[in-house]
Amino acid sequence: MSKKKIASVASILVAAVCASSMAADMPDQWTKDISQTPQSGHPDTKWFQDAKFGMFMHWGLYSEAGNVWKGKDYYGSGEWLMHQAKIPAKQYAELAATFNPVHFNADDWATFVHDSGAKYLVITAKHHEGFAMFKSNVSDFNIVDATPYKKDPMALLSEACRKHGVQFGFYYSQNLDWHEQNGGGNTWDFDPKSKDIKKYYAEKSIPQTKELLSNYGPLGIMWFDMPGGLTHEETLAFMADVRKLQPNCLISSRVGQGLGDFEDLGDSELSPLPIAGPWEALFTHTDSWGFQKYDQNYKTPKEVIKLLVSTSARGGNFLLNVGPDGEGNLPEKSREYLLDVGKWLKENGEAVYGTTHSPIRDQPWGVCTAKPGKLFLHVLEVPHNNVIVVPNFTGDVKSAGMLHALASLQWKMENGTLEVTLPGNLPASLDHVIEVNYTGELQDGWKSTPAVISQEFNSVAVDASYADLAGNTKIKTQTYSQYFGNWKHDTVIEGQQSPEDTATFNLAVIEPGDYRLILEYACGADGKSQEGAIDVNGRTYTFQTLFTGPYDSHQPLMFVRHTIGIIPLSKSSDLPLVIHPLANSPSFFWLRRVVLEPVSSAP
Ligand code: FHN
Repeated sequence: MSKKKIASVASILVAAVCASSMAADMPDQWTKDISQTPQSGHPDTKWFQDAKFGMFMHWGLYSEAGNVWKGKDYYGSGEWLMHQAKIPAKQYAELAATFNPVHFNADDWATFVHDSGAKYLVITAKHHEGFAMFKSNVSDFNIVDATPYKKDPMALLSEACRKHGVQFGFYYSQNLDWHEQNGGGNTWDFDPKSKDIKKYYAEKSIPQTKELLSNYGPLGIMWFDMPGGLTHEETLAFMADVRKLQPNCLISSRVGQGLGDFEDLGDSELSPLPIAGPWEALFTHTDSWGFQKYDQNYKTPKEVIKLLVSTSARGGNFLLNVGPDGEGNLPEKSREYLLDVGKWLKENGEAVYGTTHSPIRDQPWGVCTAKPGKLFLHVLEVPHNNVIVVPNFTGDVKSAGMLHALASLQWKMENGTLEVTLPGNLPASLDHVIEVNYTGELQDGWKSTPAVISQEFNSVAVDASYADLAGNTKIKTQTYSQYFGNWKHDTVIEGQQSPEDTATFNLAVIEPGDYRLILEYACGADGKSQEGAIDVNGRTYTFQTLFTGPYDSHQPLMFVRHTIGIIPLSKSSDLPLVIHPLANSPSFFWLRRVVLEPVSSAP
């Protein structure tokens, strides 16, 4: 099988209305090793890469509003309320008069971050609203001078985090500032043509950044965001200023100009494949970065752990955002759920912290993380027969057992496939971890290992990123939003216009039998009602594409689960399933995944 290389997804930030993250098409390379990014790359990112799990907090005047303005609820990205409602800067600033987070307790917050298992905290010192959550001598639009609270929570929190062994970092919006005439982004109060962004940097952005770098002790991270207004050279100079004041502080890639010490993917985006070098996937715990009074859409502990270990499996850090409210309360459900995550990490952290990307691709049962001579199998879905199949295992197994358990598990190696049998009496867990100790080398099999299809799961999904592409067939990340700024990303196959434009999924069918074949795709007007074909097992199955709707990055992209039919699959170590248009067609669909569900003939 040809080994296709598909890049990681680099995020390109758009300093524009939608506050989106536009994911680039995947360039034709396997992984982007950002540690080789020119003129960038801090020499010491080990603590960051070992940390694996960080917490983000968006906390500002927007938290006081909770995405409600004059009795009207706004939806999506609560911290963008001022922009969504086009609130005049003077009116918005009146929020400061009632902003009094009397329930804020630095030690409680630092303890919460620590006990959640996160190793670092990044909190908004100033977001696009322009309000400083710290004592600033540069602008009196800050929490000490402009609110009844009159204290500096960042001073208290940075100290508490260090006391609890949590690395502390600031988020700073260095370009967008809707409070200032010369800041980026406010086109409803200020004429864009009259803006002098360089003056803004000189008078506010850079001086405030220096206040943060000078007054809050050693910082782990400066997390810049929505870059703009600086040239490559000016950005390098900006970074040099940071290095001078905080030589160990790491700078996010959203400093701009392709620079930074670690790569941040787009909002709520996870690369389908591993990425080399230090990088972060960042997600919200609810639907928004900033607190929203009505928002109860929390990710469960299991969902958080799945995102965390899936990111670790790809070699990255998982940064999860919590949005405190205007009174300084952490949302109760965030506290409850993330402390559950912390309990799991207390038991299983060895299989996350300090791990590297796994050479074994995602499997129907879960994902893998790695340490030298160790492979950790994160079983997120237990197969019906309790047998964990690990294809393309090229090492020499010495032992396999539940993490920290003394007894070993039954295992066997056959034709390069490792099978480990779980005990029947597994206690409930958010993620069962098996530790496999081995000698020798594991080959990186993310694109060279067939997708395992098994009757031991109710459903097996094979993502588009695993297909081999031919002809005009391309792969890309389609970015769209539900609520404003609530971004979603799907890796899809597109560009197919003729029968030669094929997407080939290579399947390792463990148990032969009948499977229901489902295609998950989105389809626009110019691709609808096109005939398609699926060639597998010596037969061709045809179908007609179903229209799901237009693509608009500011609307949900609708996908259909189109059942093609029940097909027999024979046992095979490498069975090609080929999808292509049946005839020449102007367009086809955006295929997200192929799903195979075992069909039992038993009554
Ligand atoms: O516009 C911001 C947004 O409010 C939020 O801070 C996110 C977090 O990654 N960054 C920008 C959008 O990507």
